[in-house]
Amino acid sequence: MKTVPHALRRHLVVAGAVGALALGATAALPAVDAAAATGCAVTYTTNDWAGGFTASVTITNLGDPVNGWTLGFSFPHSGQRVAQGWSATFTQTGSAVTAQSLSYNGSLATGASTSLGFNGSWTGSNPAPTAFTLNGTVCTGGTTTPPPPTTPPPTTPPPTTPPPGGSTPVAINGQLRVCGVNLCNQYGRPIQLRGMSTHGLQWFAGCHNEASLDALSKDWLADLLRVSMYVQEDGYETDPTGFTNRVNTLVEEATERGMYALIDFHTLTPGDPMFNLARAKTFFAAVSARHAAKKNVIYEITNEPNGVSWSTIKSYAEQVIPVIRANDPDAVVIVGTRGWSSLGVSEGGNATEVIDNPVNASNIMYAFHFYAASHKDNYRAELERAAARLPMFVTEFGTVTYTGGGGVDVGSSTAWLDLLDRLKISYANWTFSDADEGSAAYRPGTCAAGTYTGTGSLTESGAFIRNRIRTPDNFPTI
Ligand code: IDC
Repeated sequence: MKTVPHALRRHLVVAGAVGALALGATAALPAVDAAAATGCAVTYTTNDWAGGFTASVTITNLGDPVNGWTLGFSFPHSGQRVAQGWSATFTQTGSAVTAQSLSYNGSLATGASTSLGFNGSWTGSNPAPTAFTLNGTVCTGGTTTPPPPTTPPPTTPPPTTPPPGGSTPVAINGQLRVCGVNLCNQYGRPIQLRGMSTHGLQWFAGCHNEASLDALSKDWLADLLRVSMYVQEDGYETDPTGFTNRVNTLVEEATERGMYALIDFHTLTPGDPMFNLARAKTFFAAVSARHAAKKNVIYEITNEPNGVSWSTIKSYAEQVIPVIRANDPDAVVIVGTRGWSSLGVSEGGNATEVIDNPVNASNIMYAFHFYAASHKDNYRAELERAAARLPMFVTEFGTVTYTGGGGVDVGSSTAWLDLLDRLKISYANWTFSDADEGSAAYRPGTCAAGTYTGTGSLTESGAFIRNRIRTPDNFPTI
């Protein structure tokens, strides 16, 4: 009997091991992807006799839950063959073997194990394979010894219990940073933040108060508040000090509740961010100085550039980012993209211009916005393609049309949020307000009446989004 643990390292997923996770996929996947966390451990044990053997294999999923798996390995010797397998569909080409899950055992929760095996034949010798992959990711994690035959496989997921200091999103995740194409927490593990965007502060101040923010954090269980400060349309340019103070107040309110705060410099019309470059430098110098010591502040330096080239946006970013870094060197900064933060798609382009010519700064992400009733499969495809190469953050989206009005497109909104969940892309929904438009979460009059909890005041969009945001977070703490 031979026993081969894979491998001896006990650490879990690190940036380089955060590979793609294609559900039920068989294809080899790129080494860098905006995928869920992946990782695996495998034990491989054989009983040998002259010319034949039985192999017992246990897979432990150390990443996010999977629905469908493919185990891959290679026999070291050409004389080794799989004859008959169980608990998986085995295929052998040359010395390469794949074992694909069956309908009943394809779902593997985080920390869960499953067993499979086969009878095989060998000539010469019968060494164990030295490397295994699960859905394309090399299995590098795991235990140093295989479980004894009578011990059931471990089924306990990694702890998600809060560390000392509380159970809020910020208490658990701490200072965030970009790792590979993901947003990672203080443990270096990819996470997804889910939350809401305010409407324009100049119009809906009455919707952003103690009661509404309590509801957002304790009833909606949101991780994130996007503070949307318009620059034009009666916004910042009319009263820089006043609007800076309003932003600061809302950042403090988010902080008190353990939520992340995304400071949105909401440029929209005109679409050239350079029009507001001087204002941006003044504003970001002020807010980054004020919040430098906090762990929960993310800066979105331009909302939706439009009618302007990527090289102009990049130049703007490379002038504003150093202003923030001078005060707050470790904060994540998000850069808008061409065509109303569509990665250029809404202006006939695509993400290649960014992939080929990224902003010259570290610890940054790129914004992608969509409105589900207007933007569908081709936008989803481009985001998924881009997210394999670029750290993406959906800083704004609506369930309705790009006008902010109309009915909820439930099918498209569901497809979008399923995609974002799968890729662990963080998001903020437009809007946490009672504006008289389909994208608003609350019905008109709610903010004056002051009832924000439960579902009684919600619009169709608000009810849909609250349901999605309220599901438990899966923040790794090891
Ligand atoms: C919309 C508001 C609407 C307002 C309009 C102009 O919902 O009440 O009159 O802006 O300020 C965006 C923008 C966001 C838009 C939203 C919906 O970032 O400011 O809000 N949208 O049109 N991009 C795509 C859609």
